[in-house]
Amino acid sequence: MDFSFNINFILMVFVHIGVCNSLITKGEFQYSIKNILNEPKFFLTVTLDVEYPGNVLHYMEAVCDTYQEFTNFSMTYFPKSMHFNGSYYVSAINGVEEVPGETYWELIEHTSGKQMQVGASHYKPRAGDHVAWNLTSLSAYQAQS
Ligand code: B12
Repeated sequence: MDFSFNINFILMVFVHIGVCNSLITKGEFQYSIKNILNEPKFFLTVTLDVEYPGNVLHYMEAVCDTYQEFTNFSMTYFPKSMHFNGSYYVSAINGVEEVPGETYWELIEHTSGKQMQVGASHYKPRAGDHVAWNLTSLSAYQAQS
C-alpha cells in the first residue's frame, strides 16, 4: 500500500481549502443603513473587511461596537420553518422602527437595488458587495411580488 500518495493527496486537499478560504475572506465590501422615508433621515455607509464566515448580523454588531453613528438595532428570532432555517427578522435600526403594515427594513444589494432572497442571518457579504438596509414602504414590496 502506498501511504505517501494518500498523505500527499490529503495535504493537497488541505492546501486547496486554505487557499480557497483566503480568497473568499480577502477584500472589502460596503455596508449602509438608509432611511430616506421618515425623520430622522440618514444614509450611513462604511467599508468593512470581509470576515469568514460572517453573516450580515455579525457586521451589524461590529459596526455598532465600532462607529458611534451606528447606534443600535432590534430583531426577533423566528425558529426553523419550511421557509427558512432559524433566522432573525430585523425590525428597527438606529432607533427607527418599522411600522407594521406600512414600512419595513429591506435588505438589498445597493448597487442594483435588488432585494436579497435571504435575511440577516443567512446573507454573507462578499468582496465588492454593497449591502444595505433600506427603510421601505410595504407597498413597494407588494408591487415586487
Ligand atoms: C409577508 C412576508 C414578508 C413581510 C412580513 C410582514 C407582514 N406584513 O406580514 C415583509 C414584507 C415585511 C417581509 C420582509 C422580508 N422577507 Co419575507 N416573506 C413574507 C411571506 C410572503 C409570507 C410570510 C407569512 O405571512 N407567513 C404566514 C404567517 C402566519 O407565518 P409567520 O411565521 O408568522 O410569518 C412571519 C415570518 O415569516 C416573518 N417574516 C417575513 N419575512 C421574513 C424574513 C425573515 C428572514 C424572517 C426571519 C422572518 C420573516 O413575518 C411574518 C409575519 O409576521 C414569506 C413567504 C412565505 N411563503 O412564507 C416571505 C419570506 C419569509 N421572506 C423572505 C425574505 C428574504 C424577507 C426579507 C429578508 C427580504 C429582504 N431582502 O429584505 C425581509 C426581512 C428583512 C428584515 N427586516 O429582517 C424569505 C425568507 C427566505 C430565507 N430563506 O431567508 C421568504 C420565505 C420569501 C422568499 N424569498 O422565499 N416578508
